[in-house]
Amino acid sequence: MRLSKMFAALVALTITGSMPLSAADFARAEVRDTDGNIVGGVTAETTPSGTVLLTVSLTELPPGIHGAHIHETGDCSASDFSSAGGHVAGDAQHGVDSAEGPHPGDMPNITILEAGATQVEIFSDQLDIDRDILDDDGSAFVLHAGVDDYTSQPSGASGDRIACGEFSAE
Ligand SMILES: [Cu+2]
Ligand SMILES: [Zn+2]
Repeated sequence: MRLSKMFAALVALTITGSMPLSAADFARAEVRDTDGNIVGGVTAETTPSGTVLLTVSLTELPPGIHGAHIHETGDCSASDFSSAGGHVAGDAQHGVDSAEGPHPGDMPNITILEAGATQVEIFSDQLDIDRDILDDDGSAFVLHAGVDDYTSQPSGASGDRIACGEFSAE
């Protein structure tokens, strides 16, 4: 009797342990520049197809072409945003121009127009919100000063980090 109870408890443990408590299908990040000003936001949502749709809205940033990535740690506290760590990398190399690339966290360069603003929508079949964006240490959207060359390791040589946003479920 005692043994079968233990067995039942073990089975229950195994079943709950193998299922995520709740599959997150939405995440949002408020983006700030290095002076702490809010300069936009990013949302990520899992669409019915499973593809993740990212929507990036930015304003009051320097016009030009900027590298953009999802970085592996949801921490924009360092003044240079180094606290956000490297890219969400999986087992891949950086960049679409790498044969072993791209990282799940790699995104196309984002062009900020003369008025300092942009809005872009991006599809990703590599990102998973639970695994990559809202995992234990979170993740962050990072915009860089320069262009991602899509090939330099480990991050595309896109220069300083000029804006950062920590993802959360709300
Ligand atoms: Cu980056
Ligand atoms: Zn990368």
